[in-house]
Amino acid sequence: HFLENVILHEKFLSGQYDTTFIDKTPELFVFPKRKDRGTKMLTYIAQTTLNGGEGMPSKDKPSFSPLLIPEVNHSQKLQSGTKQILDEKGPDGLAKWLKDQKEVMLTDTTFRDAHQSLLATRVRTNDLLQIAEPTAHMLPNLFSIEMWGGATFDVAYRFLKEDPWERLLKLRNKMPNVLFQMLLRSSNAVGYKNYPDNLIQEFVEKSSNAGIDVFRIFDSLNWVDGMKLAIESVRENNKIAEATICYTGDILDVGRQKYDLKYYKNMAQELETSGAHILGIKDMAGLLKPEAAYQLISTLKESTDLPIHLHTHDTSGNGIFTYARAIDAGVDVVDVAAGPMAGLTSQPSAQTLYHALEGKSRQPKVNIDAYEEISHYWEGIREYYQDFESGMKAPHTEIYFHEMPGGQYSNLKQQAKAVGLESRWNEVKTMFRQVNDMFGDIVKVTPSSKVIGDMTLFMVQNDLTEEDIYEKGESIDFPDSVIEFAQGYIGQPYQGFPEKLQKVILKDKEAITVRPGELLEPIDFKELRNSLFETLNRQITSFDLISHALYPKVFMDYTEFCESYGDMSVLDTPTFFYGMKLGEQIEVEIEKGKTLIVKLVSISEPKEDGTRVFYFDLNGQTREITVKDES
Ligand code: PYR
Repeated sequence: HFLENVILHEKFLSGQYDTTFIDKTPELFVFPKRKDRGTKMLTYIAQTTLNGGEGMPSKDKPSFSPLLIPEVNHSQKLQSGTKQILDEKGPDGLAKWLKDQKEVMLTDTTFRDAHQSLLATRVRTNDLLQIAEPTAHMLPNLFSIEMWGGATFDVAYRFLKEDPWERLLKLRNKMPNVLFQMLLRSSNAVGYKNYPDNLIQEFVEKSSNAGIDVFRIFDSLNWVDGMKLAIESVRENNKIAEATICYTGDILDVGRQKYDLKYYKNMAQELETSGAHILGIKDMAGLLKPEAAYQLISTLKESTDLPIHLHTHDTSGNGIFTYARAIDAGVDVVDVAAGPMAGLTSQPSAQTLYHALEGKSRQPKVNIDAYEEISHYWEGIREYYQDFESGMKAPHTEIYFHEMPGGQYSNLKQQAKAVGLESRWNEVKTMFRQVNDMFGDIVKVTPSSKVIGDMTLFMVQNDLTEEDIYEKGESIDFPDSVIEFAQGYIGQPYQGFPEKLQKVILKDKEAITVRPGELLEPIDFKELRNSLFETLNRQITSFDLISHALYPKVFMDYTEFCESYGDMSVLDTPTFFYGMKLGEQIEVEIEKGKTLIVKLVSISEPKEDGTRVFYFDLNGQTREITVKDES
């Protein structure tokens, strides 16, 4: 634990330590209490077996085929990649190198957006780690691997009961050759509201130290003023600022002029002036049609010197066609996922794109056989998460009408179901578009998309029409997110708020026009460290501090879980979600070289107080665990 304390210490990670580091850093000698880890783990397994896993009803554990993990030839030296180019040449050099590549390059999103969009962000670190080394060895020519950010941060704590920083550190260790990329929501960081400036700066610094190289920075209203702090912070840490435009609307629709080519060109130039190393185009809903992609990329290539990185979702089924046209127009990098984790609301498939570009001079340089082999692994992994699938089975072209982002579609559908609107889903989709128009046609991506989603459900649920809002607005209590939006707390929309609607929502509340971060008190990290140290009685890392500052309750719930059950990221995924079958035996490596062998021998009938006793065999000894049946 001493070693763990040392390597996780902020000074060690930032390289700012000298020979007095150990003597002058007393918290290195505070070790976590290790209570009986076996009993804690068995309690979790018994609970999950009887009452279901996190966000999952109790059900029989399905049978899964063994995972196919490609073998790594350790006698072969790991091929160096874009990470080494960044280390050698710096971010400007890397950007120049990228622009000089003839072939289009690929970012693999399988470790982040693919599962955020298909499987409610549920893929666990354990499953990512097993394929990390093979990926580094077999796909060293990728531009980057997107493996962090967006929703992965809070979902890790909330539902997977694991530490997202640990995920980053462990993956970095196994994949030292390819750039690591994350999605950063500017002043919303990896959350859903605005945070103080010093928290954003701290977050960027510590994420850089822990292994992130490329920060894809966007603002949910394309408000460049809201992005500058994040861009500057990334530059200060000598990392790559991929300043990003969220694509919305349809530049081919001449009747809809708010977001036209000129709008995108102006924003791109503003981002270039603000310090972008790469220009990102984030087509979060998959609205960019093939010919629009050609026109957009051609125009941006002419109007800036930046390399361009395009991200789309394949919801409509047009993703490959869109990429092919963007590649014709000279786009430098595109986002793809491994075949079994691609398509529909996720990114287009890497292999499909590779084959689609056969015979073209810009076909990406990747080992297609390696991609297929790695895909066998992901095919097995996707089975593990079948209960989190959205149910979308075919390309969905209605996206061009309602414009919901890839990650929001299934989420909003679930929310609609939860409030009894499942049978009125078509109405919800129509209302989503109508609400967008009422709000002045805004960019819709986390968190602005949530505002439209909340207002949509609110209106359908209460049978309100647009006229009702203006006529009866005085007496309507709008959802919190809608009020905050009208107050300017998530930023300023392009061409301003629709005044009449803003007034109805605000009533006597004031709206701001400055950056919300300017008005927020900085976080006192020193005080926070002291108070957390007192509560948790262990070394508080800078990572803990940031996580607590971003998500106080989520972080404290997570630490409480760890107190009760220990580190359950060590369990295999089927056991984590479903517990164990009667008679089943599993092996759990709780730390390097220390393996527990667990067998579930029998379960008693329920007693009068509703409890059952689970009889386990743990490394040859019988253990009894009593759990309450909550069904
Ligand atoms: C996110 O912010 O999570 C998106 O993927 C847009």
